[in-house]
Amino acid sequence: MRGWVPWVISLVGMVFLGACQAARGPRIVVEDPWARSSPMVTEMGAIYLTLRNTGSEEDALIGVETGACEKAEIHETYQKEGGSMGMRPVEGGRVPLPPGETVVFGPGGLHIMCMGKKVDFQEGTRFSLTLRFEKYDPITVDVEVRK
Ligand SMILES: [Cu+2]
Repeated sequence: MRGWVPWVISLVGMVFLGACQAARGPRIVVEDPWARSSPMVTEMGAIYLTLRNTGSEEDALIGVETGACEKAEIHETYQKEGGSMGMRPVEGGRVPLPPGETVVFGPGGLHIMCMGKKVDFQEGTRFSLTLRFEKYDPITVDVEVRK
């Protein structure tokens, strides 16, 4: 029976540690990462996803990396003077993720811009994307190209 004791202690420890982590700090969940299909001749591609901060502290998305592109940037869509739409890197290179909130990256809004595509953004193609945050550990997701 003695073998159980350290096991129980470590289990209690893990639960306690888990509770502490849940109680403070951000907790980021990435949902539905996808990229829009585009012809290979187009140098740029757009990647979309949803970020949820289910923790209790603010965090921010501060970087994106993928081997599928020479460079990836966090972009926002904005209305230019005269009414046409443009896009630009987000201010300060960061997207705030307040606790309890959901931030949607989608067509016509925030997006991850893939510059210099290295893979064909053809329906069904998959590639990995790593998201970096101010506080939370980096998260790598599988992005699927869709129509
Ligand atoms: Cu863009």
